Amino acid sequence: MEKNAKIYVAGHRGMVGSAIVRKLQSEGYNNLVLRTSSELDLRNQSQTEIFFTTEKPEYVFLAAAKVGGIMANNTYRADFLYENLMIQSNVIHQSYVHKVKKLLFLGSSCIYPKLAPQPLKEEYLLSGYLEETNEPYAIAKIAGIKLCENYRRQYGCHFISAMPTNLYGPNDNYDLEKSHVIPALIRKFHEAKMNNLPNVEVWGSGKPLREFMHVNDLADAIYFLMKNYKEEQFVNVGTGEEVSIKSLAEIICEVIHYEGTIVWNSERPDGTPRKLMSVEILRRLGWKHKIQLKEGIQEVYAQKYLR
Ligand code: GFB
Repeated sequence: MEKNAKIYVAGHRGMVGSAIVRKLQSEGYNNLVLRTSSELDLRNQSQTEIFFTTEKPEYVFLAAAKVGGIMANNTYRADFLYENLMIQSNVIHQSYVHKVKKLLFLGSSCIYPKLAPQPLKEEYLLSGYLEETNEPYAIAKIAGIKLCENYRRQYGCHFISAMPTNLYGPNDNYDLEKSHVIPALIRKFHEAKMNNLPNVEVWGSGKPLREFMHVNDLADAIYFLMKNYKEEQFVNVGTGEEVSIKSLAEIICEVIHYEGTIVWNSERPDGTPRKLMSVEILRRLGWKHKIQLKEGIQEVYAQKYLR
């Protein structure tokens, strides 16, 4: 990827897209093509076609998606399926039509079967039933992987896919019903501290295990893959380290210096019991994450609330 190559980052206002833009800019790329969703609705086939015909990007990072935490996935099930299918089909097809040199599609660790062996190896895709709360989102992301694979097989397109683990970082969503667990808990504990509340409600049992990665590490990994990876096989992007939701809540309490108690609400879903990525392929290629969980949470908390 030459420094003046025309690069389209789809979804540049989101947490992942904005991290990719920061990474590319820090590496000296100066010809980025960016559109907000109000300027270009990627769910719309003709708008996407006109954009690609006019701009003819050489490289595409497909980070545009409808995303959210466990409740948003479970509540807006049709939207998660429809919008993600439309966005990725339009962008991937137009990338084929307009001979994009390389495209990187971003999926999610929820593509794996709920009860797959852990750590989750890439080969476990489609070997069992999905987790019910995020099945529509997972089906859309699996379709995205298959689009990349099959445009490659049928037309020789140079499309690759990366499956990130659960992410957090700048520009995350802090809406308590729609967000993921890290921004939700940062906000809940911070507000409880500010208002001297004696306890904070945390969802589920605290037992599920999750792996978390700072989005700056993800951006670094996918920049690495865009430069170095050529294969059809999609690649997991994770830390290879997991933590229980209970321990996560304790870490966030500590970072924020909240001294009240945690009340577990079992009316809210736990979701999948465990979701740890195998990072063998990525390690073999020579990449490893740098940001440790507590340090990342400290940074995100400071940026959001202590400025
Ligand atoms: O982050 P989260 O919504 O993602 O939830 P998933 C992770 C765990 O944290 C679940 C618990 O066990 C939640 O019950 N949790 C505890 C909370 N308190 C809270 C809270 O206040 N808010 C939230 N959101 N969770 C999503 C998928 O699943 O992960 C998506 O639905 C996607 O498809 C994404 O893959 C990365 O890991 O459960």
